[in-house]
Amino acid sequence: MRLLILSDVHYPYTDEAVLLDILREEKNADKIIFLGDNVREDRNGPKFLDLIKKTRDLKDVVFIRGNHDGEAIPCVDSFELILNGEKLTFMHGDQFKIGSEGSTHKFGSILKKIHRELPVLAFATVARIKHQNKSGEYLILGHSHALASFRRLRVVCVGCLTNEKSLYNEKGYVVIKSEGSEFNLSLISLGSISESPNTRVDHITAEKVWDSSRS
Ligand SMILES: [Mn+2]
Repeated sequence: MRLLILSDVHYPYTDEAVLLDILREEKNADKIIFLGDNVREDRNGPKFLDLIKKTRDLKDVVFIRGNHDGEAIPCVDSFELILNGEKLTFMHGDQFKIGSEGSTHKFGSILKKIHRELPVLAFATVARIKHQNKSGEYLILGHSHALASFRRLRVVCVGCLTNEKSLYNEKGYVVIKSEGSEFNLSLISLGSISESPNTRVDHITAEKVWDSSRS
């Protein structure tokens, strides 16, 4: 089983060529999960679906609802999966009410000046606490636009594919592979848009971050 997880595409404010490259590169993925904020404006929904259909049958694709998603794409609020005995929950993450808007954005900017990972750590921690009854689960989240994993919290933040600026602009995606009795999870960084505006998939750096046998 191989899962490809993409988040915060904000279509059409994305690089379509990069999105298509990722989908083609990951053609062996059994399932693709779009982790919310898939489309920025509802009227762009049909065009976004047409783009995905160029590379994949939609029956292999799960769309999760983000705070920007309207009704144009059939979305679910969350998606759960048992992989090698471990439960993985996929959500956008805006439900946890800590994020990148209004006063929390200003607070996030202050935290980021202290250490660039603090806002996303705060986001992951609040998500973990609010999801405490299910503390054994892995939480795979979008919304923060940061690409980060917190092994002890069992929280992964999937990055973004949008060109719209936010507190974080970490372009990337996540691949989860189950092999034998274990699964491992890779964060694949496409670089920060401010640093490399024309990054393409052939420049990716992959990092194997988690292996369920070691957690
Ligand atoms: Mn977003």
